[in-house]
Amino acid sequence: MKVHPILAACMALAPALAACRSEPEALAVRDAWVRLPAVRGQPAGAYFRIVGGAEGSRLVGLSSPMARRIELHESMTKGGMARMKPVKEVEFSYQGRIVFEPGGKHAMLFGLNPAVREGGTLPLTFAFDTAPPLTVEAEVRGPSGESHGH
Ligand SMILES: [Cu+2]
Repeated sequence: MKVHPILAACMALAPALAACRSEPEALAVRDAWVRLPAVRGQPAGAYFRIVGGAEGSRLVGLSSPMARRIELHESMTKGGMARMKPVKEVEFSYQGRIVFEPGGKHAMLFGLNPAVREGGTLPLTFAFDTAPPLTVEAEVRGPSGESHGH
């Protein structure tokens, strides 16, 4: 049987490392929020953090009763141009965390229900390869970080 290099390092340093433990932190989605598009009909962005979970866990998709379809995207800069491409799944590591944030990895919500309003919430369900799905309420924010006071 192959010993994972991280586990091997843990075993060697075990007396000194309190962080080495056999039980993974419970899988959780934190700080989920949705940014409404500046132009009605455009996709909305969703951002969140994933913590915990078993080693090599993968986020394989998102869904919401308030969106027709949700894609996972990765942003990158190519030749000075900001681009993004869809990704099928995102791996996150044992005791690690992944962050979806503006300018980085993000989820895009297509066909958003018009009833979704700034200041409200919307349910997002996260599907994983080896863990049961998690549903959280994401805070809905306006197109910019600041309020426009209309
Ligand atoms: Cu995108």
